[in-house]
Amino acid sequence: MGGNGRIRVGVIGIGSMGAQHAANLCRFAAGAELAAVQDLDRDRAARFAAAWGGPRVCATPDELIQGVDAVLVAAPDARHAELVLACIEAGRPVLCEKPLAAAPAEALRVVRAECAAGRRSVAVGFHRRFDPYHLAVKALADAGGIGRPLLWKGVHRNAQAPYHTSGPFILMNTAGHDIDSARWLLGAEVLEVSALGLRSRPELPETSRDLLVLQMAMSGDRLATAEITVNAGYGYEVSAELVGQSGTVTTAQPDRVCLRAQSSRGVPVGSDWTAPFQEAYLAELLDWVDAVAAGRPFAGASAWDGYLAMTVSAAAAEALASNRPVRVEPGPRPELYA
Ligand code: ISE
Repeated sequence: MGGNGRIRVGVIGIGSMGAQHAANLCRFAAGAELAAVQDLDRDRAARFAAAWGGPRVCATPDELIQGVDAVLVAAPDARHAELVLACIEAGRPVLCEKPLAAAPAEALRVVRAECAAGRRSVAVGFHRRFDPYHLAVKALADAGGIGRPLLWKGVHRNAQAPYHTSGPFILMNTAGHDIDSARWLLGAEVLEVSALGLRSRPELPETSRDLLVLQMAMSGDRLATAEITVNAGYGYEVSAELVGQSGTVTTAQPDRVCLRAQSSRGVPVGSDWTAPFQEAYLAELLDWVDAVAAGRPFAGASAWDGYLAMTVSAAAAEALASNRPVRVEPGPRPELYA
């Protein structure tokens, strides 16, 4: 805790997400301060620090972890698990951007380390759990507004490939949001997954599967289906719909303006996830800061949720490669996540 009673937070990885989280922390988190930043691109970290109140620029993650009260990990996916394990080892609460790890086995190591430490200290950045529109869907369904929920339907469209067009990469990096959204909104677990994919454009590499469709058999005799693409072409959109016995409810991201021009009428959509989900990222960050200060578990996704998402992503990648459904068997839920 800083001398002013505020949580000293360090951010590892000052790319687009790390910078958005760090800026949100500086602008809105009264209970915390941005105490340190670290990035493999030291100049980028230094430029960000100079623009945002001069947090310490650390040379290594360990230097940052040792010098703060809590850590936000927004480094490249492949480094997430090792950095979270280092935070657990150092007794530092950590909010890790999704995915929790690069593979289920790595995520399970994080779960086991947190269980061995005996306290919940890991938060995973499935921010839709803090999105007002997804929360409204969940509140209405939980209140019985559509009868018994039977089916989750998700749409996840990136405007153009943010990173790669390979099916396995998209499933491990991107689809975790949809898998977690289905689990969270239905209150169910994924038992089996099927996956189909296609290359949306001839100019993409032959092996591209940049448009994917997942079908998931869920516990409690429920179903889930997701359309996930990284080349929607027109903009960025995410939606979730719950279909119940007596009705349906769908997220309706805000139509901020209606444009009438050239004999047409429509609403603009974002070009990526930063603007549509700013409210969710901020609510997620503020809950995490409050949870760290109060010593309570984070209200969002845990390391177990992060591990489960990885197991489904890996099963979906196997299903995509084999063209057959794959069972999901993550093992028993540890008591720490009851
Ligand atoms: C990105 O990493 C995110 O987390 C965004 O929420 C998601 O929509 C996008 O597809 C991912 O690449």
